[in-house]
Amino acid sequence: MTGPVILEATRAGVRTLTLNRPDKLNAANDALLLALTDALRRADTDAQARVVVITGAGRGFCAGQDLGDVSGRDMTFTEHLNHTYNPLIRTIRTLSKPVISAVNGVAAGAGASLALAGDLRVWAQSASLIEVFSNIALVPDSGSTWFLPRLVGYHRAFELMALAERVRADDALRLGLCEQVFPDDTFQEAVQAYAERLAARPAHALNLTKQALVAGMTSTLDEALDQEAALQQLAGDHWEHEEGVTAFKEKRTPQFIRET
Ligand code: LHQ
Repeated sequence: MTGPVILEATRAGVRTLTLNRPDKLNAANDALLLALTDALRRADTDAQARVVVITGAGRGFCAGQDLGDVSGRDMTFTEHLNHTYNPLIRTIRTLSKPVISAVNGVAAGAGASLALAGDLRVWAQSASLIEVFSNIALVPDSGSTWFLPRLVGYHRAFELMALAERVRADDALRLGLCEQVFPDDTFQEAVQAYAERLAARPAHALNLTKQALVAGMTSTLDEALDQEAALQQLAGDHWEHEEGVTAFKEKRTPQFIRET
């Protein structure tokens, strides 16, 4: 294998991070997981990146842990997860910018968790997801046990995990595992156009919205109402709000991208 395990490119405010081990369907080794987390953290503080896309090179999105790479095996399973996968999923969840999982092909095991962890999930028509862990007698990890039941309910999640059934794009859309399905042959362009739409939105307000939603996933209504009231103050005090209201009154499209 040659070349970087994560490819980075930025166009029109969209930072695309491509998992680059295509001959293994982008199965994850430690180098890939640490490089992806590092790239996400850099995107977080880079004004050129307003939206982050995670996708895969070749015909796979991510086949989960590379079962042929023993680099993690000098650690226990718990240590390995805490060293690699868990910081990655936490970084996505706490990133101040929207993260799109652009699932171009099969997403299996921890790759399925990565596919679910994006704030938005867009799939190619031929993409699929398999909670493959039970095939090798492991427990779903990297957030799958948190994301999947919230999307499909406990029972469907258990069935998908216990039987390791493959979910294809049309079913994924119906089940709420993705927001959009795009044709295979124009997938990259469609993802870029979708991400650019998001990049034109008010970045500060979307950051606060993400914080509110993430907190709301585990809070009571009372807590959510308090959280909304606090975050609304931050949004209302920001120039984006003034620009949105002014644009509305002037009957023009708001301009939420400013040089800093
Ligand atoms: C692979 C892999 C792979 C290496 C395809 N590794 N080479 C686990 C342990 C420890 C700590 C942390 O967390 C985890 C979490 C996990 O992710 S456990 C789950 C690990 N992943 C799997 O068990 C998936 C194994 N792969 C498959 O079941 C199939 O490859 C899928 C269903 C993903 C795709 O099937 P196909 O489309 O038929 O492709 P293929 O099987 O022919 O794979 C293509 C190549 O990629 C092949 O190599 P080769 O040299 O024969 O062309 C595979 O060996 C390789 N590959 N997944 N995880």
